[in-house]
Formats: sequence, structure tokens, C-alpha cells
Amino acid sequence: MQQQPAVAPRVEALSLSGLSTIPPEYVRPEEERRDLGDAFEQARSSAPLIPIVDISAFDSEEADSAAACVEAVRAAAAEWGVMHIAGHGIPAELLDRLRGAGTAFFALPIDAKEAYANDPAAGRLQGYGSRLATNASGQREWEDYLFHLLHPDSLADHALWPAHPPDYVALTRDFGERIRRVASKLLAILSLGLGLPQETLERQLQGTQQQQADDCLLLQLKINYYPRCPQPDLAIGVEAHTDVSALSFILHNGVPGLQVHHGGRWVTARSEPGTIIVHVGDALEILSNGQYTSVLHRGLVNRQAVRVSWVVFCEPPPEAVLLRPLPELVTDEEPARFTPRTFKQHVECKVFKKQQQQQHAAAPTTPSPRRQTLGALCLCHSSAFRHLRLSP
Ligand SMILES: O=C(O)CCC(=O)C(=O)O
Repeated sequence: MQQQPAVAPRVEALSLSGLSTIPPEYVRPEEERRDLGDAFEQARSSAPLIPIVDISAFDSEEADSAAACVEAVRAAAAEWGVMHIAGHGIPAELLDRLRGAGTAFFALPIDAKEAYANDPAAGRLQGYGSRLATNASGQREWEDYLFHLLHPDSLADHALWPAHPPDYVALTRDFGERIRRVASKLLAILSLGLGLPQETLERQLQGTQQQQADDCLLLQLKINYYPRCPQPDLAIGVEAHTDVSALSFILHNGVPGLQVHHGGRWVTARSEPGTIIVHVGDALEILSNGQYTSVLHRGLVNRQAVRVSWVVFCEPPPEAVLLRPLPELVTDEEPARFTPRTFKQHVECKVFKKQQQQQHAAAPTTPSPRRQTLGALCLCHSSAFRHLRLSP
């Protein structure tokens, strides 16, 4: 049997080669292709709009404004599982410079970026990478990425962060501290939205290690780089999944591509200048006993422009927290909808379920031994593999 390379080919190199048809491993299964398409065309189609919520109103002296803000966030988290937040307090200039720094890293020649290459099979998940197929059918996604821990700073390995551009580390660290504060504010608002004291969700997510000097909520940054694709009807940038995180924050370079599933259809996120997109992830859906929705989403590609997105996953510590519906929300009428699990166990269960689905779908083909090994490795490292993308 032919050995596959341990390092996935960079999608950027494929795109720059000027190919007119994409390699078969990037062609998605027929049932998934039915509603794929060029992101620019999909963005033009009329659709309901993802809610925009101004969270600065939460700090208003007027109780009515703060209450209206809580209700708007609650409704968006419950009905959509996604919202654009305005009034987040992160200066537009910092966001622009952050985008500039990530873009400058990806503008480096591929060889220079390879100095930061990760190696998921060896357990090195941080760094520059392209997703290797871990599924039985061997399909890949049309993207390269840079992934690293962002916060707490004491746990971040700055040697893995790009040295070029020179302001990457300072800007990204500043952004991490600020997004951490936005996460706290949103968790307070979302706690009130459940009718609970505002510290409830954050306290629950921090877990038993809360007395430690380090913040126990982890932020992971993934910069997605989606090159131009000659056949966007056949490929996908990021396959449909819900995030395992509590909350995820997304910035992008204004090129459309993100789609969320709402009301039985895919809705393309618009560019809403000055806002940050926030997703509810699995951890929050579990704590809220399903009152908040972990949003199913995916990333489309297009023919004409490179898309870059910055995703920050805000997660509980892997083992110190038991994720289960908050007892205050469990009643005879609303029994617990989720089995108690640590975050790590939740991720492992999701991987296992996904592998079973894929093996079932691929039957009667038996997955190659290499893929089984990779799958097992991913399982082993799944607690660190937090950007894991899986359909529910
Ligand atoms: O690029 C985007 O907007 C979304 C990316 C995403 O969902 C992911 O990387 O998990």
C-alpha cells in the first residue's frame, strides 16, 4: 500500500499552480455538494440576517437598556446560536492591525511558513497546517491554517507564534487579553438570560482550579486561509460542524464564506463592519440544557478572492470541569438532556461518533491502517485538538 505523506500538501500551493480542476480528495460527497457553491453567489441570495447585538448597552445606567441587551443576546443565542456583536470595546484599529499581521504571515512564501509547520500525527497541533484527511473517505478541506494557544499568556508558547511580521506577538497578545474580557461579559449576559446570577456560567466553566493563579478558561486562535478555488461547487473550506468550545469569536477579511444553519437552510454571514461574530458552542449548549444552541456552521470557498478568518475558541479546562446541565435548569418538565462529561470526554465522544458515522458511510471499504492510526492519534490528542470540526 502506498504511504501517504505525513504532511498534507498546502492548499495555497495547489491554488497557485493554476489548476482548473481540483484533486479528487477535495471533492465532497454528492449529498454535501447539493447546496455548495461560490461564496460570493451565495452571499447575494436573499436570506434572513444574523442578529446584530450592541453589548455596550449592558453597561448602561438605565436598567431597561441593560435588560433589553440581555434579552437580545438571549434570543440570538437561543434562536440562532450566533450573533454579530457591536459595542465590544476592542478598538477598530487593533482589529485592523491584527488582520494585517495575520495576512502578512500568510503572504510569506510557503517555505517560510513551513518553519512553523505542525505535526498532528506526532501530537504537535500548534503551528501552520493543512487538514489531513482523518476520515475513511479521505476527503480534505480547501484551507490552510495557523493554530496556537492565545490565552492565558503564561501557557502560550511564543516560539510557535510567527516572528514575521514583527508586531504579530504584541498585537495578538493584546487582542487575546481583550477578547478574554469580552468573553466574561458575554458569559455574564448569557447567565442573566438564563435567569441565573451573572457569575454562574463563568464560574462553572472555570471549574475547580479557579483558585489557581492562571485563568482556567483557555483561548485558542486559528487563522484560516482559504485560497481561491476553481471549483467552489465541489469543495468546502471547513466542513459543517458545531464547535466544542463554550463561545467562539470570528473576525474575517470581508470576503464571504461563513454559513450558519438556521431555520432548515444555510444562511451566509454578511460583512458587518466593526462587529465580531460570536458562536455558541457545545459547552454552553450543555450547561444551558439546550436553551442555547450550538450553531452548525461551515466555510465555503470562492473563485475570485482569498478569504482569511480569525477564530478564537473559548474553552473550559480539559478535565477539571464536569460539563452538565446546570441543576437550576433541570426540572421534571425539562429533564437533563446531556450526560455529564469533562470537556475532554465530550471531545473524545464526538470524535468517536464521527468516526463511526464515517466508517459506516464508507462501508464496505475498510479504512486503511494508516487512517485508523491517525484517527486513534487524534483521539489521544483530542483534548488539545480543540478546533476539532465535526458535524453533530
Ligand atoms: O472561517 C470561518 O468563518 C469559520 C471557520 C470555522 O468554523 C473553523 O475554523 O472551525
